[in-house]
Amino acid sequence: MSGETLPGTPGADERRIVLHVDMDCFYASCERLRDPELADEPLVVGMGYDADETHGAVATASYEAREFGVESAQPISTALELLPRRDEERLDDGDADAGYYRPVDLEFYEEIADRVREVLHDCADVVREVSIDEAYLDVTGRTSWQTVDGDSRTLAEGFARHVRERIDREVGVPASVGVAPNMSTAKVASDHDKPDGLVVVEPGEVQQFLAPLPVESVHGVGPVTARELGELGIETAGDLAAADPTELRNRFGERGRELYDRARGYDDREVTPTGRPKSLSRESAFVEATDETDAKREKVRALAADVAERARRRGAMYRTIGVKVVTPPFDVNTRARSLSGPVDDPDLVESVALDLLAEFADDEVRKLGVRVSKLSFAAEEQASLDGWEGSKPAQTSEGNASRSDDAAEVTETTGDLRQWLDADEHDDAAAADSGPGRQRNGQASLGEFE
Ligand code: DCP
Ligand code: MG
Repeated sequence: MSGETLPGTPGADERRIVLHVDMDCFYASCERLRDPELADEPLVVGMGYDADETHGAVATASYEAREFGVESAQPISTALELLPRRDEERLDDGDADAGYYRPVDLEFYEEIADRVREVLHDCADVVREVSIDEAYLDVTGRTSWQTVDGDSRTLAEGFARHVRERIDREVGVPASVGVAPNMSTAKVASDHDKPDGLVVVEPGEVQQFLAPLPVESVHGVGPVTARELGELGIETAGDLAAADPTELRNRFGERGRELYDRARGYDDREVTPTGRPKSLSRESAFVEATDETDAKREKVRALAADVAERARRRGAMYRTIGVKVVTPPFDVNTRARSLSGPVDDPDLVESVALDLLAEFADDEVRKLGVRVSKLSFAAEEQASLDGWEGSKPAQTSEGNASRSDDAAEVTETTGDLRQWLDADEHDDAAAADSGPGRQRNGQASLGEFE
């Protein structure tokens, strides 16, 4: 097969096996997980949408709803014209041309995404998470491009099927998987046969797989670039692969060359692991603000248990434990306590969090959060820990606390919501794969929390 590679193609390592996993209509699949009645139904999940209202935008639509022309980023009002809202009070099933509408519940989707990530990390040594529902896996060391005697399918295909089935069995949401010798082709492959797709592009087949696809399929070509390429008579990936690279570079700069390479199936980027999280947190709102001590303590206990459990699953120890208390109207208070050394101790997370909450015993509270930070990982040496926090000192409220480590306990007081949110980012500058503006658009970020 490798004979099909054009002479002169740069020598990327064709033995690599890269999987790209992208969940199908992810938010809608999560909604279906907790409400099986939504299975196989047209379902729209709206950002900024409230039940029975018409405002907001479509975050995603189930494939059944897409049949009606509903798509991501559309105003809900437009979606409602294409697919009226079903009257869920009605007992009969008579509303064939109507759909279900649900508001975004990012916290729940993050939980599901977390469980998917666990499966992925179990299936590969290197996982690069690029958005809430998308990741690259390098599985070169776990399988091979060989075929089984008497069968044309590769072992890599069987491995990818196993990954997809594990996600379905262990989490209950559908994924599409692309398999290829490089990242950009794997990405195109996962998108090629959605939903529930499994597309394998073997080394040597890359160019013939890509060539007939519309140029928008090339990873990195958006609608604007596609239009400009169209003006040059470049309609397909094959056209792009056959274009003059110098002309492309003159027109599009360095990016032109990159797109040219991708269209030819040449992409030697390594799958690099996503940075470690800098902190782990969870927050939860009350339906109505409350000043009841028991309700507040109970929520903090649940959040503390959840956060400690997640840290344990990730093999993370923490040196700072914090709470966030949002009081009406929208005042954000954060308190944190630094310990003299790293711990993995769920009981301590609970007791410190409850202790920090005590200051707000008399206050009405809308929302509570618990966070552990200044993480260290089992495999990491103590020496690297300091460099870790030190690399971005201004970013977290613990940037200050870390300078006070000699003290056994330091209670931090900050009132800036952004500090809390920023602190939940991964230590990772390059999560650029999910497209321009996506993480700013109110989408879930790659980090552990919204
Ligand atoms: N999302 C969003 N706003 C957008 C696009 C996406 O809020 N404009 C959210 C909802 C999606 C999730 O991000 O469920 C993942 O994005 P994808 O682009 O992967 O879309 P889906 O997973 O929904 O559908 P597909 O099956 O096409 O992957
Ligand atoms: Mg998806």
